Amino acid sequence: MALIDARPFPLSFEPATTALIVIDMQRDFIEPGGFGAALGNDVRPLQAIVPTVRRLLDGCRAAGLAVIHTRECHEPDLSDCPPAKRDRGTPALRIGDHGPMGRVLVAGEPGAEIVAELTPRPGETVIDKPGKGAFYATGLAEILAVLGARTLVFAGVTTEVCVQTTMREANDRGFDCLLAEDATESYFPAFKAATLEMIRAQGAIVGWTATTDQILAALDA
Ligand code: C5J
Repeated sequence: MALIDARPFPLSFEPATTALIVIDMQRDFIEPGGFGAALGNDVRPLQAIVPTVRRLLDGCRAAGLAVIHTRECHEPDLSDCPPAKRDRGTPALRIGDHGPMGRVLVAGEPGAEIVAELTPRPGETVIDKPGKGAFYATGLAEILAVLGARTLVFAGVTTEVCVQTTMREANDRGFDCLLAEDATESYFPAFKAATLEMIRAQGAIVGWTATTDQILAALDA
């Protein structure tokens, strides 16, 4: 067993039964001209974590952990996009509209791709998901069962939306969940801070948090 110096208390884990899940590090959320920007957000804080996510990814790859990437996107006919999701608010671009990176949040379009620095490697799993949580309407539960995973390390964006939703889904399914504090980001700093607090409150009620350095140190040990 290995031990991560995590909060609110150390997390013991077995690397062989641990997977890294990188949530939605897609151009549509991270680059100007995508969905995140169309919703009025400054994407620069999300761009800033890309090197840290890469460091975590490479460390987990080197340690032999299973790696899973997710992408929030929809079928080209939007049959898996509830009108309540597409029609909400007044974004500059709606899901399915044509933007500078192709159709917004549509599978196969440039904007739905993972940013170049974090491109999945052969053998890594990529899950396209229509919702915020990566377990909803996907094969993630079955994939994790085949892997024999018990502990999940999370990175990606955005902290309080798709990352937190997926962590909560995973926690309810019996996984030990750890969020890499500096490898996740929100468009809203206060939301990120609150999410980290609420995850580890009440004796890790949703899970643990630790820095990328702390996670990599445990994998190296
Ligand atoms: C959002 C996500 N924020 N990946 N998606 O709409 O968090």
